[in-house]
Amino acid sequence: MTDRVLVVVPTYDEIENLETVLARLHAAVPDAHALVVDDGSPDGTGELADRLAAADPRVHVLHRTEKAGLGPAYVAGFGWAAEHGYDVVVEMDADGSHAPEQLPQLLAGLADADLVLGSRYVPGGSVVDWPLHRLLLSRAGNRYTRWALRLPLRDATGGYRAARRTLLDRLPFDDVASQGYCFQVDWAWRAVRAGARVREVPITFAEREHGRSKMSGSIVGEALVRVTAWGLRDRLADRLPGRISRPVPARPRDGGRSSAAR
Ligand SMILES: Nc1nc2c(ncn2[C@@H]2O[C@H](COP(=O)(O)OP(=O)(O)OP(=O)(O)O)[C@@H](O)[C@H]2O)c(=O)[nH]1
Ligand SMILES: [Mg+2]
Repeated sequence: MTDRVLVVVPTYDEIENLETVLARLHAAVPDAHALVVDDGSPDGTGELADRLAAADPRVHVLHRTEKAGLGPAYVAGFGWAAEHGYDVVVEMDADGSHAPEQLPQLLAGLADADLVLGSRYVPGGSVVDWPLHRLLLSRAGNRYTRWALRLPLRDATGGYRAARRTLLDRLPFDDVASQGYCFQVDWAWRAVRAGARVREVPITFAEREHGRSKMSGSIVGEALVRVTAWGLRDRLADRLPGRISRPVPARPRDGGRSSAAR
C-alpha cells in the first residue's frame, strides 16, 4: 500500500503564490494532498484556498483566526494530519522557495529515515538569489544551533521536510512555545533526542518572487534566545545530573542506536 502524503502549507498573505505552488506540487506528486493553514490573511489567501479546495479534492484548508506564527500553524496541521490518517507529513512554504519538484527526493529519503530535512548546506544543496546578509544570517544561525545544541545537522532551521506520522505521534507538541522558524530547530532537536533516524537531503532554496517575507528581527531574536537557553540548560544538566532537567529529554530507541544520520 502506498503512503498517504499530506503537504502542510502555512500561509499568510500568499495570494500571488498559492495557486502556482499547489499546481507545481500536483504536477510533481499527483497523489499528494495539501493542507493550507491560513492565519486569516488580509489579502484573501484563505478565500482563494477555499476556491482551490472546492475545485480539487486533494486540497484542504484550515482557517485560523489570527497570525500566530509558523509553529502553531504547523502544530495545528500535524494534528489535522493525525485526525485524517495520513502516513507522511510534509512541511512546505507557499512562496515557491521550496521547489515542489524536489519533493520526490525528500519522500524517497523516508525509506530509511523517520525525518528527512531538505538541506541547503549539505553537498549538492544551494541557495539561489538570496541577498548576502540573509545567507550569512542563515549560515551563522545554523552553525550556532549546531554548536549550542550539539545537534548533528547542517540545516536545522530550514522548513522543507518530510516526516513519518509515526514519528510525529511520539513527539510531544503540546508544550511547544516556539512561534517563528525556531519551531523548526525545536522539533528537529526533539526528533534527534527521541532517537529518530534523521537524514538531510540537498535542496535548492530560491528567494520568493512575489509577496513579502515574514522574517523579522523578533523572529531572529526568538530563535537566538531560545536556542541559547536550551543549550545552556542542556549543558547544566550534564554537570548537575538529577538537579536540572533537560529541555528535551533524550529517549534512545532500539537500545540506544545512534540518532542522526547525515
Ligand atoms: N499560517 C501562517 N503562515 C505563516 C505565518 N508566517 C509566515 N507564514 C508562512 O510560512 C511560510 C514561510 O514564511 P516566509 O515569509 O517565506 O518566511 P521565511 O521563509 O522565514 O522568510 P523568507 O526566507 O524571507 O521568505 C510562508 O508560506 C508564509 O506565508 C503565520 O504567522 N501563520
Ligand atoms: Mg520564505
